[in-house]
Amino acid sequence: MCGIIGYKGPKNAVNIVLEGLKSLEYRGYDSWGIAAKSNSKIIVEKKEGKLGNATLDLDSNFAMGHTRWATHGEAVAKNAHPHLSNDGNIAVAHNGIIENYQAQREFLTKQGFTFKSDTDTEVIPITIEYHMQKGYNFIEAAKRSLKHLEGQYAIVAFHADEDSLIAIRREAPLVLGIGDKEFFVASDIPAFLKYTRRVIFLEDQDLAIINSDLKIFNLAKDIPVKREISTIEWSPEQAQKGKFDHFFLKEISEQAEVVSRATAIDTKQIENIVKEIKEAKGIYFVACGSAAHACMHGLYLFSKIAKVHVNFCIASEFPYFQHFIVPESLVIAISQSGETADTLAAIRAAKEHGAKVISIVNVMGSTLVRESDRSILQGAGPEICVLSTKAYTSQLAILTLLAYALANKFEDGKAMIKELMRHIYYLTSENTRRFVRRLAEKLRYAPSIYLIGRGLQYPTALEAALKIKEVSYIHAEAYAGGELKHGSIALIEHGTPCIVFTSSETEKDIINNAVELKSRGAYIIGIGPKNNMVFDFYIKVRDAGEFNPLIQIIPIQILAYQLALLRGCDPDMPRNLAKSVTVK
Ligand code: F1P
Repeated sequence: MCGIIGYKGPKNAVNIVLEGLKSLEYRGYDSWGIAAKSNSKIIVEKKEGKLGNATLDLDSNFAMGHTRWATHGEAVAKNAHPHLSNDGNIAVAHNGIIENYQAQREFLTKQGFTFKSDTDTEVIPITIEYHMQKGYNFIEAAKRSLKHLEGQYAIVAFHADEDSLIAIRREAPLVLGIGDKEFFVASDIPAFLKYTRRVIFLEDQDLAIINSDLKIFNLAKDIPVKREISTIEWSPEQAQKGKFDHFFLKEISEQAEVVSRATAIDTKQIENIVKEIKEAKGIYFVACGSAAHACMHGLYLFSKIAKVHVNFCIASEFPYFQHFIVPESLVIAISQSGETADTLAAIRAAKEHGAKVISIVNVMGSTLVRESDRSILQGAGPEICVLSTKAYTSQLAILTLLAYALANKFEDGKAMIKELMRHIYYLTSENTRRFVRRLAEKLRYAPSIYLIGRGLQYPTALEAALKIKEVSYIHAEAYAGGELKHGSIALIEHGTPCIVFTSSETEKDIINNAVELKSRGAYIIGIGPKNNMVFDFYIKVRDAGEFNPLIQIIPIQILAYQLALLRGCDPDMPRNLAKSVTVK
């Protein structure tokens, strides 16, 4: 949550930072700001709302920027970052939470310092200023300050009179970009991908000091350290919209290739993971949001295809369930970003019991990858839209393949996914989009939409409801078909839209549920292989058996996109959300 970027080099730093912020806006977009250094002065511009144009027109080669998802203090300009010290000489942009900020603020107030914002962040530059007043230089003062600041955070800071830009990573993502005589530091790679693919993933408690060269100091070990430079495979185009109006649509359209890329997972790696799953005593999936829905599919798939029992727990609830974890347990964590705070907390809790952790992650070098015993990298490319689409289907493809590998049928699984490619292309095509738009026009004013499924279609219904509500703000709720009669059917009125996912396996029972809904006046939308007279609107998606989750969600992703457009909502940046939820 929150995106930060810093730049030091020969180019126009304000332009680079503004451009970088555009690629980081998915991390938070309720306010933004830039600080740049010019003639030993720090100039700041901050604004409420989504990123706009800066009026700052400085030829500076030293700047930082921030795009905010508010935690402490309302989303207004005074709370936007960067924040300055009282003397205006130290600027700080911060992602995360300073947990002891209240005590720190009280202490600093007693020392005569004043605060302009309601944020936890402002204590950072002022604490550094306090230490500088005691006679320490900027870097030493920053080191001392960090000892007093508790919590998880990533920070970029500079001083008006010093030539160093510093960056600190403490349990929040921060990556360095190494260019030609220039350095970038950002919450995520797309922020500088246009300029360099050479990166250093900072480790926890690393303090990077960027001058004409780069030095890294680990605060926990109190020693200088060397960190490896990695070259990342993403191309700059992958992080841009290209011919599409929105990342949401672009990423929906990339799903055929992304799913196909999942079949390229290294066989040896899969064999190792299969061995660990077979040896484990108790397997637990943990994740949040769409990744959690992928896990729920995993339960059905592992049971059905591999006859392996797996447990699932939403990551934020896992710490309350952790007590039965033993060293022989295996936790499989799934996360697009690899930075979701709740998912990280869950695996850390599991590791404290000595359990092994395997992760399925899209972002290379992310914290989850580094803290797992083994990881499968999804290779889905950067996912920029706040809503997960291609990363979700890629997770489904990998989980299905894992289940096939557990049943000694890995190659069969791969072949079946390849066979689906054409259908995925068709489902994401302009034709399907035009057809689904007709449905969106019917549903655009609906106060609520209900979605039902059974078996593998139940997690699909949950994910579909999430897609609709988070981007169109229409209330959407999913039920397992059999649960309707246990209460929720009371909500159905004349014209209530109900989306029914079918498959040959569940057809008989789910159609009965659809008929029960229709008898109470519901407007029934069927998605599945066979039309039925109970459907008022029907979208054909072929029957792919265990691979149904990969394709049945696509018409709903498109429906959610169309609903957002028709209702005037921003498809890429829905209100109140952020892509990478790095706070608990
Ligand atoms: C989990 C997640 C996403 C969702 C949104 C908020 O993220 O719930 O599924 O689309 O962006 O975060 P991750 O752990 O998969 O990165």
